Amino acid sequence: MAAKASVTERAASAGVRVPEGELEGLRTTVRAAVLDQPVWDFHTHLYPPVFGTPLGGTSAAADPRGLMLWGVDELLTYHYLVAEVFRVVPARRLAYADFWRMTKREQADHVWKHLFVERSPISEACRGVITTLSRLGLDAPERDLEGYRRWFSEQDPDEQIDRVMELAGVTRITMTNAVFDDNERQRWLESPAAGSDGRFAGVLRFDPLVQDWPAAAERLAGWGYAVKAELDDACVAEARRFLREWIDRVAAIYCAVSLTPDFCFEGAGDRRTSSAVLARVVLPVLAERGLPFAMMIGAKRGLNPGLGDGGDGVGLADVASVGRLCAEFPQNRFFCTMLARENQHELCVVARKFGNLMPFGCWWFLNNPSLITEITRMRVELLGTSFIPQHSDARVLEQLIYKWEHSRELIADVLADKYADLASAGWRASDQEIRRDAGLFFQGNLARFLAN
Ligand code: FIX
Ligand code: ZN
Repeated sequence: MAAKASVTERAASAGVRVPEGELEGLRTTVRAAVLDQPVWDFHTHLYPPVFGTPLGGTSAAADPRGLMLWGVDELLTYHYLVAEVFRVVPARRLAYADFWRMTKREQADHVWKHLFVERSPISEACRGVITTLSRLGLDAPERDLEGYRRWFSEQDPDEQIDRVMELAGVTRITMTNAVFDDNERQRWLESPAAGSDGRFAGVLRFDPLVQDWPAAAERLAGWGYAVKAELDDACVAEARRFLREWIDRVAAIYCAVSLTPDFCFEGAGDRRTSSAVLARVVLPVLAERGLPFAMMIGAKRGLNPGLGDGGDGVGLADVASVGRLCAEFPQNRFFCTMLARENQHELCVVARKFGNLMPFGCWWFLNNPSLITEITRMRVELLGTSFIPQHSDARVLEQLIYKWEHSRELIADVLADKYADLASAGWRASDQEIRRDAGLFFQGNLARFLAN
């Protein structure tokens, strides 16, 4: 009888050398699965036409304070590009106030001139505009801004939503419904049908409630809730009533806050007001309703107010606080994304400890090819298939096209490597298994985490 192969010999034979042609075929399969996979966009600032649109269109009159942003002038005045154009034409040459006094069209002309015509649009936000125009069939190399404007003016905003979702492979758009924003809140109160567009899912967003309770309490009192700065039992009950009523009005699939880098939760004895609001108001209502809580941590608001939304910065945040919330509230489920690159590894490790924590997205200043690749590779290595790799954070409808095209390419490249490594280890995932996993990354993990 042949001598039993030694462990070493068996190990050598197990480290199968997959033929290069087979690996290439596997990579092609993985890339196709990711590029073709419909996605439920976890977090955007998009709205259906019922919320009004400043551009109007063939079926809607222009509403200057409308919330549905679309079209090339909105693409060019995205706050990422406003920040970038002030690097080329700094405030000492063009005062912020003078820029903001321009019309939207004049602002877009200024951005187009300085970031696209006089310099190559190679930043991620600039490249995104080019990808978007190209996928819409607008000949970007012609550099015909007036011609792009004409095309958009001939579109119907409602049809444009369908067109863009089709091009981006987005099956559902999750909104950010900021109840403390007067413009948005009024639109909900005046039009109960606001949440009836099936393409959009509602999310109740209430940063001030957690970040600045005394000011939030004053607002709630003005809206008819018997609350005051001191969080006694009666006040807690009324604050919970406020949350329940707005969760229902918005048909929220989860609730969300953005938290500054100094956010901290130290556990049961924590005397901070923000911790009391979370522990006594927010998390009990979400547990009762079976809704997850999304925390977006690390934005330094108003670093340079002159830039408007573009003036926010980033700061290192306390990831341990996220872990303490997951430990202290096991009956709650938490989505979490952090803005600092340096917080990403610790967030993965905390997610390995708590199954009620779902990391998501490469947020904002992380939504760039180099960092999406780095973060996604780390997450697959530490979390396997159990996270949500990306959200668009789109503020302008057509951004869905570039944000998802760019991210899909990068996520596909990472996963192609990972399945090739797995095959070399001796496990060749089937085409169907690869498509199943892609479905988890782009919608299954979200749907399952929302369900329980
Ligand atoms: O807090 C948030 O939802 C952030 O995404 C926004 O405040 C930010 O301006 C943004 O759109 C980043 O992409
Ligand atoms: Zn956002």
